Amino acid sequence: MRILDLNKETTSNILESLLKRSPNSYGEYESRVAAIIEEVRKNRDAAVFSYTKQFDRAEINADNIVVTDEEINEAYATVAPELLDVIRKSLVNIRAFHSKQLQNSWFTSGENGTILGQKVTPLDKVGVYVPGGKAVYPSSVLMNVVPAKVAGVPHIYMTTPPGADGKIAASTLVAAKEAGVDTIYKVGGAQAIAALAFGTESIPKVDKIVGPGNIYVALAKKAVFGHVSIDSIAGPSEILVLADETANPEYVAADLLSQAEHDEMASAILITTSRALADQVSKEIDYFVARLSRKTIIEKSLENYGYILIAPDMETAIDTVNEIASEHLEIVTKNPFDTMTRVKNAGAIFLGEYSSEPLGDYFAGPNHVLPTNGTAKFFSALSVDDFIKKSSIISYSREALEDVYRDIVQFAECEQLTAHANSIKVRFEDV
Ligand code: HSO
Ligand code: ZN
Repeated sequence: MRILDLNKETTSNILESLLKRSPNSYGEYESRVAAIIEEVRKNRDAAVFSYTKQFDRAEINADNIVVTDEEINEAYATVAPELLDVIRKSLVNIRAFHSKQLQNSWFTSGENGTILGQKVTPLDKVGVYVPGGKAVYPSSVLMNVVPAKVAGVPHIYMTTPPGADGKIAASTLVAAKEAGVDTIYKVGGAQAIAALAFGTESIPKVDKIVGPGNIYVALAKKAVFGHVSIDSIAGPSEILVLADETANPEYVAADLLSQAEHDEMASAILITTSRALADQVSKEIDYFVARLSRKTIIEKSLENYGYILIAPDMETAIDTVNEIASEHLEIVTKNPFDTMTRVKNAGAIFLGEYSSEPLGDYFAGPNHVLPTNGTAKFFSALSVDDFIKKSSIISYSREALEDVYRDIVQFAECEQLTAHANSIKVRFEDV
């Protein structure tokens, strides 16, 4: 893996190169995606079935688009009991963590009988997109569904592309059932997003669409935003390890590779104050890469977006960490909690040498749907907040309104909105 000295120039070159991975850089696909959305809006089920034939080579119709109980039972018979066990254990942790995020409605009362407040309501219908094909990740099914469930969303629908045989991976079905999905539809791609956004004869229109997908799915989600809500657009996975001379090079190398294996556009970066660690990590990486099954993908992603950066001091290192705003950050320093207090931007922060990133991907409980591509500067992990909304509550008594009615009338008249003024005045004056 290339080793560079960290300075302003390397940082800005790396930042520029990382941004090429953003779905915002794929404008050329936009018109194709827009055409699919229009077609689904107009021809509904017929368009969905025809795109599924074209892109997934599967014969889907109104009678077989919904995954049946028999198919789910068959999936349970197929998955290893050990996997089911792990899914259930992981679910316990994910539910426990997300339950902490629940917000209550609140009300506050003032003098003269005023009551103000915020009423929290879960979204009514949510669509969860689950990719098929190469990346079948039951862990992501749990991460997208559980926060919606914990928020109290009553209707959770899932869409996922079928194989040419019309089937869905057994692990996806089992994870969906365990997490509490209500109905699963065999449809993927931009056509699935359009169907969820506008509704078809078979697929209900939802209030929000979440879940990762390929570039077509990402652009389709962007295009339907406003008609429905969406989660943030997931880019390729990223790991940044911040380490000093106390870090174990073997662990650091292994953790970097854990995300590099996701795809050729994934990014793995080590920032360290120790030149000796940099050299050792680089050797460990060579050792592991030669032995890992996804060697070719890892080699490409390291070549594209892999860096070992030697920082002159911890302060410069942390400044760069904040500029990169990585999806995952591991802090492996003498005093990781102290270092963490100086980190402003990261999707998830893993502290100490026993908190390797896959612990968060699968098991600890926090969500693994995280902001990528520098968006950790302004976005957060997927959470219960994504599945609730808040209505403001306002209630005044006669006395309370009478106390302030002239102020309101004055404000309204300044805006020349006399009907506004009138609706206040009518309660206290002859108008
Ligand atoms: N690390 C990925 C999530 C994932 N990893 C799923 C394994 N399975 C999100 O960045
Ligand atoms: Zn991962």
